[in-house]
Amino acid sequence: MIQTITTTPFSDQRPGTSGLRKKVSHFQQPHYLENFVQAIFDTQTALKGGTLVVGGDGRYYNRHAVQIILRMAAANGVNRVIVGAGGLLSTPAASAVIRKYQTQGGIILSASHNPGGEDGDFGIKFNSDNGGPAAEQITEAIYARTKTITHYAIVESEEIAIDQPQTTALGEMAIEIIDPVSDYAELMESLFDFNAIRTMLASGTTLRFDAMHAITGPYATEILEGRLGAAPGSVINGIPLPDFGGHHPDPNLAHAKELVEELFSATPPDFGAASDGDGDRNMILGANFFVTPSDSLAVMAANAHLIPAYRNGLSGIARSMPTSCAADRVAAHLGIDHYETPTGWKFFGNLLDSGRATLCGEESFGTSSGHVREKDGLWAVLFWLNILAVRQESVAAIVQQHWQQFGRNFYTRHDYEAVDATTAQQLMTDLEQRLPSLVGTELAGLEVSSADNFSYLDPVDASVSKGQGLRICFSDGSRIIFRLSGTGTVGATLRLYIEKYEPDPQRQSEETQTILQPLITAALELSQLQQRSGRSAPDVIT
Ligand code: G16
Repeated sequence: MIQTITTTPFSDQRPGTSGLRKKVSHFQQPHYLENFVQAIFDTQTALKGGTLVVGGDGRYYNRHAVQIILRMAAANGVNRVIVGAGGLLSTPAASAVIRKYQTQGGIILSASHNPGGEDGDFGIKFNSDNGGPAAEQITEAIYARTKTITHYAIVESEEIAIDQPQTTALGEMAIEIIDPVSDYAELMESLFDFNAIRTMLASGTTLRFDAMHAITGPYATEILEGRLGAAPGSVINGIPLPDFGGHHPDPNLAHAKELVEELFSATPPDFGAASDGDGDRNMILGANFFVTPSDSLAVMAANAHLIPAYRNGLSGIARSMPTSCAADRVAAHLGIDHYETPTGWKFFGNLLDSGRATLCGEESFGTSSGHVREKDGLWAVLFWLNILAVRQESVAAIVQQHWQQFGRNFYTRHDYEAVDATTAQQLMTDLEQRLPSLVGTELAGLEVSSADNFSYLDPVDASVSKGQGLRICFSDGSRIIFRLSGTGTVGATLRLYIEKYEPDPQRQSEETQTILQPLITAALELSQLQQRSGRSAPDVIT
């Protein structure tokens, strides 16, 4: 029985960098989730009579949301829904499933690296039929619909069984419950040289993968320990929990503490990695060595020819604007195009779909390729393991050789979290007004060559995305960037990104924060960030 429920709009349902993310309690308001889901069905008309993929990272409220979405999908005429068993699908696996079964899109439930649990965050986003996060025009259309919504449709139903792979039905709609891991694992086997990695692990190379009690646990256990033969226990925190064990499932130096301590101990494993809440981010470590995400993209690009799937070369490399320019140097060396996009994986979609780019990466611990339309944590780990298996050198040696060849882009990001939103916005507005007057002046002893608010012209559909971050560029390639995060759920998160290029191998082993200090000081003085926010230090440094 289809019920039509009367509702009124919520004014705050504009998707951010990656979907709608709010506190769980916010989503628990009557009709809040339903309004957003109905706006998806109202605007994505191909779903009527089509196939929809549904899955999430297993955080608190995931199971409840899956039930609601299934009942609403049936009421809105969806023909078939493919659901990961238990309502689980990592974000890259959801992308892979959308593509493999040629569906009309998917709804992914996740707040990514944000904390989970009853007091944590929840999120929902729509991915299009290419498997990627919906483009801005689509998220804006969904948002516009949430502002005028008056009704939603839902069928009455008992709790729908979603825990075992099987095919069932809800009214006329088929529900196919699939194993969340197998399609993804198969895809990974098709891209990498599993035999070479297996041989390397069998001959003593040790690894530690921290799944952070999030969605990648079952994927990593199956692929790394099951199919590749890594020693049992190589995957730590491998059981997904609704509150991620009370931790912040963000794979960086601050939050993957246990892993970082082990990799920097006296007897470290050879390789370490972590992934986030929904499995799309990655952090790569070697014994006593941290690879910045920007360097990771550059090293992967420079070594891609060693990997079966990328043996024939890359068409191009894309990175988000705040990501360091290290990958651009590799692109120049390879004689291929490079692209600079706004922050947000959705901006890579057109470049991948049109074959302009093969590899994409972001400073926020994300890398991936055209095999899916999301960033992919475990894929990046396998890419690195494949490089190690071929080169038979340590992570540190590979990165240091890379710097010698291409120069080193020293890089850091300082985050000031939960800053008063009006204060943060005012800071950005004031700073933007000063940008034109900075060009040609000196800051931290360096000449400012350009300063602007980044605007992106998509080369494929000619859409323009303005206001994507304030950047101050210097004539030696250094950059200072200010940006407001689009994924936080409390106040504003102000991100300060600093980069300095160092071609001299003698100076490439210096300490990052020390090398970058003059630029950091200049950025703080210019913006008055600490005085205005009342903070004396960033909350997180990566
Ligand atoms: C999302 C986006 C990424 C973006 C990141 C950080 O990642 O998909 O493209 O780089 O947020 O965004 P912000 O700086 O606006 O917080 P995820 O892993 O949270 O989905």
